[in-house]
Amino acid sequence: MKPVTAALVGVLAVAAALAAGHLVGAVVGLSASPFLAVGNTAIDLTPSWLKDFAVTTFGTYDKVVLLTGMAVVIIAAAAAAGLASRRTPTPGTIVAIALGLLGVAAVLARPDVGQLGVLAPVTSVFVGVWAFRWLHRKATEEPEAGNRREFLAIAGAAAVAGAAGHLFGNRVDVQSSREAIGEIKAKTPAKPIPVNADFAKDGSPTFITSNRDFYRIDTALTVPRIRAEEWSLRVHGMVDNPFVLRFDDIRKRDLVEETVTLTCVSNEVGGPYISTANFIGVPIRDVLTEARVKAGADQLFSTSQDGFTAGSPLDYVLERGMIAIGMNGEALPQEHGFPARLVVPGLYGYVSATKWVTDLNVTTFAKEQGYWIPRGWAAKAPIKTMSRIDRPRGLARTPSKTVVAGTAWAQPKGVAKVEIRVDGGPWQETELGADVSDSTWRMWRKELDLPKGSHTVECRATDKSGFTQDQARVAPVPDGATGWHSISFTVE
Ligand SMILES: Nc1nc2c(c(=O)[nH]1)N[C@H]1C(S)=C(S)[C@@H](COP(=O)(O)O)O[C@H]1N2
Ligand SMILES: [Mo]
Repeated sequence: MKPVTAALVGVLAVAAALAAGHLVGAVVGLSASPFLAVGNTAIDLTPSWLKDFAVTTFGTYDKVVLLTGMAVVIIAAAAAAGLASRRTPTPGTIVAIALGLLGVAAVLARPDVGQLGVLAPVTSVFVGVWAFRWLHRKATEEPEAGNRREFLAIAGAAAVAGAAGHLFGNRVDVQSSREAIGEIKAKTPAKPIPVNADFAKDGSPTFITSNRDFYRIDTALTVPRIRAEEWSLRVHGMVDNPFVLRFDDIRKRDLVEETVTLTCVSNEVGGPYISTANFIGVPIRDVLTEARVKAGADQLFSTSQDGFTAGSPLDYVLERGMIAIGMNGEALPQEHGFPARLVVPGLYGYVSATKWVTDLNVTTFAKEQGYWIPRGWAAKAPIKTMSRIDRPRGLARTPSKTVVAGTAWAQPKGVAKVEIRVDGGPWQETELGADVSDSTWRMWRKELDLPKGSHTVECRATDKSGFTQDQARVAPVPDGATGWHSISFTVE
């Protein structure tokens, strides 16, 4: 057998195996697809330092990079197995079974896959072994180009099965469910945002982030697809009256709207993972009051449909948290948790903001740990007082009269002051945007008139408790980065 043919036998067999598993996965639950299950398990097992590197280096493209990397490794392994099997099909058969067992292990490790899920990787093992041996036999029997038909048949079948799996796996029509909900209005709307709340014309972010531009952090490779009619939320644990809520039960309640800035603990100094929206929902207090919380509970442990979990301090959540169904007047976008998520002003997202939430367990910190806690992040982490320069951009060229603008945040304390200094000189106070709420960011600006040449600006915020943000550069793990953001630019 020619080396090219041998490698092709391996690659085609693995392609057929993955496609068949993906198709069965689409029926029993797409997270059971061996390819996605291995990817998701890889994400869950990735050491924090590597995950942080991936996020900083690739930003939100980290998943594309992961899937591409996996595909490259799998193709290389398959080609190598094919080459090793030029005389007898045994090595390739062993590799096919080994890859299949990896898929089984990955699927069994998924928190969001039921027992039936194993059918998908098991199908992959059988199809992979069968396709490999069949192609191998044809290639051995007809060493010249006579096996082209079989090769094309397997390639075609794999492509059709993969595409069908993809389409069928995404068959849940979230869009029509979202559209049927229409506009979401609160009984108690948020106060209008004053015009002087941002300095967008000077380069600060707009005060409200559009749903499209809102930052996004998901552990899972695929966004859960849940129709509002099929969604339910189980409220249980240390309560006297456990119950299940449906979407309409929530929508019929007195909805409140609140302007909230969400922040990610993994934000580097100067990083982009912060945004603000008007969230609409029902206070968690209303729901938990009906559930009648028992004495001794100190954690609200929330679980999403895709197996993400977060643990929040119960007292704080009772005071501030909401089960949100609306974002900037619309139903939640699918990527931001449709049909329902938690929003707790003043807590980092990883300990509070569970999207696609389906389970609220009233429990203790001693008993349950949220997703990120065993991965090296702090179980309790107050948001750190921080600020960021948005204009000028690093390395920009500006005229001598230039405006420095940015944002600062210290939820739930609120921002009292932002200062900047140029080239290590004296600190100068900046002009602040309107004080919308202590649960939101605050914009700032300062006009400068600088000589030609290169300059460095630094900023630091002081919150309403009088605390000025730390200068020491600390990485995001385990409870949020610190350090003053600094930008260098050139005046021409
Ligand atoms: N189901 C689920 N919910 C989640 C996450 C997740 O990965 N999966 N990430 C959390 C983190 S770390 C943050 S910062 C916020 C981000 O919310 P956003 O994507 O709507 O901005 O969601 C939280 N809720
Ligand atoms: Mo986060």
